[in-house]
Amino acid sequence: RGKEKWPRGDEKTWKDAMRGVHSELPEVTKSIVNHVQTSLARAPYNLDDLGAYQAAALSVRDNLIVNWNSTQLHYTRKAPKRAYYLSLEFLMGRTLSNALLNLGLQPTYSTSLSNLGFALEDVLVQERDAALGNGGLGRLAACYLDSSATQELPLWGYGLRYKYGIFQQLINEHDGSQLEAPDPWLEHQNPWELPRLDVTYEIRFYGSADRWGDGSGRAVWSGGQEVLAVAYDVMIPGYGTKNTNNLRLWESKPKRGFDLQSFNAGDYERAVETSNSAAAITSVLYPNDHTVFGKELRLKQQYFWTAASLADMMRRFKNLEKPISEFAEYNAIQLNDTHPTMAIVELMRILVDEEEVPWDQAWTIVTNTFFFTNHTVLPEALEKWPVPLMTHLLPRHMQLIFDINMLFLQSVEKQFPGDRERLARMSLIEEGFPQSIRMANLAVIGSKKVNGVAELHSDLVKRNLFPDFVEFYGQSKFANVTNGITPRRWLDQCNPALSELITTTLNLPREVWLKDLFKLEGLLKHVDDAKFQQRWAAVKRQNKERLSNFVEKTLGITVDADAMFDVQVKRLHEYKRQTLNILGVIHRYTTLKSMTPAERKKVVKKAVFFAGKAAPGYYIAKLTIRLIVNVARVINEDPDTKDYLTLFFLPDYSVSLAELLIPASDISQHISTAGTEASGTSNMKFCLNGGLLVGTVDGANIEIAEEVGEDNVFFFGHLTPDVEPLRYQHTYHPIPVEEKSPALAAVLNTVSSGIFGADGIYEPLLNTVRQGDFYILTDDFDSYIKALEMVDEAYADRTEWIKKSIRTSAKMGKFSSDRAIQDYAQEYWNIESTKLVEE
Ligand code: BZD
Repeated sequence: RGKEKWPRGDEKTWKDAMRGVHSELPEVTKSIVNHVQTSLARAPYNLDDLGAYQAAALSVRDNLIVNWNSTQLHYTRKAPKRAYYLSLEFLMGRTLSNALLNLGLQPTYSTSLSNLGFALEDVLVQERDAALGNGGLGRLAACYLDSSATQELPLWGYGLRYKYGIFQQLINEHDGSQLEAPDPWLEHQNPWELPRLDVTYEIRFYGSADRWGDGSGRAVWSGGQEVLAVAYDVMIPGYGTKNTNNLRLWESKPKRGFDLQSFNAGDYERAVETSNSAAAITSVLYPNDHTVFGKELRLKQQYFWTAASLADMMRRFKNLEKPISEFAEYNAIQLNDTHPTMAIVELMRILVDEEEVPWDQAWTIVTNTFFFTNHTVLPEALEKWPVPLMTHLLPRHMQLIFDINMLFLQSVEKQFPGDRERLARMSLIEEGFPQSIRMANLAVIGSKKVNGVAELHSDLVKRNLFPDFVEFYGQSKFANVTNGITPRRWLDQCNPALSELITTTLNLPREVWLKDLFKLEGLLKHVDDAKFQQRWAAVKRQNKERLSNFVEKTLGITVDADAMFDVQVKRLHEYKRQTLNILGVIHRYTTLKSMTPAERKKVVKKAVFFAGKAAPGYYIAKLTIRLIVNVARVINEDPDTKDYLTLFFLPDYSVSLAELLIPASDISQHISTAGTEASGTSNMKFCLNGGLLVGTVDGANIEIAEEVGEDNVFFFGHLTPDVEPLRYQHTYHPIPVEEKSPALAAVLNTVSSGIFGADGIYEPLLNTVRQGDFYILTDDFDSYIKALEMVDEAYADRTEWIKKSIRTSAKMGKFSSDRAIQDYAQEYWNIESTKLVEE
């Protein structure tokens, strides 16, 4: 940029703004320049895109703060019942573009930045993702925050302010394997948070708990270590409203800078050790999804966060000067999976030990306050804490859990006298060496309602996870709320061209359909309009080119935008079966190889994209990545096939990368073993953007097909009830792969032959299929390949395909997170919209 004139942009605009001669300049321009000069202390002469981002962000933040303050004041004055969403993960992604969209300021900022010499799109990508989550569960929490603000619901999120979010994924150039690097997302300050250094709570760990011994159930907990929780507030703007909600994240700090006693005794190392251990609590997000390890630091995180959040809610409730017996009339708390279950025990502790509420009354308050969402039926994901660990870390809570359990089992015994096995199954304590605490059971008995996240999943929750509890409490305690996604980020923001086309076609302001997504059905009457079809296809094409440019820049490989784009992006996990997909790609490759050049010319060109992170300790998942990367290296270089099939593993999957990939997909894969994917939410995002779906009859795929029509999705594979019998068969009457699926056997042999890497490196992965085959790849492979052939066939008829694409988008109204959050608000929390009215 050496020769470019400085400052960039219109020199007069800069000079006027800086000299204060700015009466006719737009407010936004003045504000940006003012932040450059004062907040950033920079001159315009060397301002780069990052500086422009920071100044623009600070200027947008000024708007948000005003709305945020008014909203909080309004809630305080009106004192409505509030809801709290407790989640260890909030996968927010970038904020600037979303804030501009929600505030309706995108055009204004675009113009101002352009006058100052910057392109909005270059400025937006300077922002680092806030990636405080692993996958679907964390992103769902973020969508729900957007919807609650948009729906003007008095809801706050509570989470942890991790210093390091989900690790950055790199791919080893040499062998193609995943490498992990830290994610220092707070490195260049975070304009979107307000440190509340005055909002702090002391959180105790360890120590001892002494019962009063008077039959009241009360005890005194003292000693141990105290850690400080400090609040950071993240502003959550609603779309098309001034309501701006709050996400409060806690940071841990030592109560004192360092331990004076050790310091004075000359033990400096020990003096800082205590303070380091306090800061360690919120230092890093655990990168495991669907597997638990029972680590002390994780339990510390869970308690630290729930205790700080409850203390904060209690303080707010006390300001209302209502009797404590009315706590549940003013507060509803949603537990995002079992991670916040200690909140149930902590509220009991506060009520019984501190507020001196009689036990039974306290338990009534608790069980009217909490609501529990389950997100998985996989047994390895069910949290169980060892009793000795709990006793050591939280002695008072262990006593409370034993007491809760005893009283609960007494009530079970009353209803089912003499059924010892039932008591053993329902107990909060699992016998073993050591004993452990079943957090899911605790979450169920401590909550008013329990829900799964799609119809099938909610059914499995009742039938497979908690059948005894359904018998005990009755059906009505167990329900379903199908997940949703925010159409603001997942259509308007990530796919502006499609949003524009929809707005003109529906002939409605986009504010209307973006808040009432069922309005998309209005597209159906244009399905046969050839002009509209052309425009629809042109948008997809444009998004594919945008992705191609990105791939070329990051991987240095060209992608043919004429090819069908086939995408599978999600966390790497055996149950999600990325392995099935890559084996399918190899099958396509060997089939192409066996064809004559003339035959190949008739095949639909395809570009296959994968992205996703594997948990750092998950060997098989990491091996799958390595296989994908190395297959890509072979396929993309093969002169016989590379015009017909290319393969890409895009490193470091993130919300921002999803925003680029999803609008560009023709087809996406959601191919979990039936009964294992609770819902899935990216399936909804792809379909909303006009991508079709290849999938199993699982999770929300089923409801998507119900909406868009089964002729618009490509289903394959065995159904949920088949899976257990098949697994039994694999164990006791195994059939060789060669017999069950010769095609798959051939693919496995191709991998074994060493063309993607010798020395048998992939054998452990191949053996998960050859032996045991827990995720039934051998049973589903042939029908999977058939489904992909159907996709090819359908894609060959371009007009029909475009119609399917339009029909799919048009029928996605149900999957707006606005619908989901209203369901929770009305059927669970009993809270109402509280619109900010300015006085
Ligand atoms: O939650 C996911 C499910 O697998 C999806 O089917 C579902 O759509 C989403 C939202 O309901 N679960 C997770 O993402 N789970 C985790 O990330 C996780 C994290 C920590 C510990 C255990 C699981």
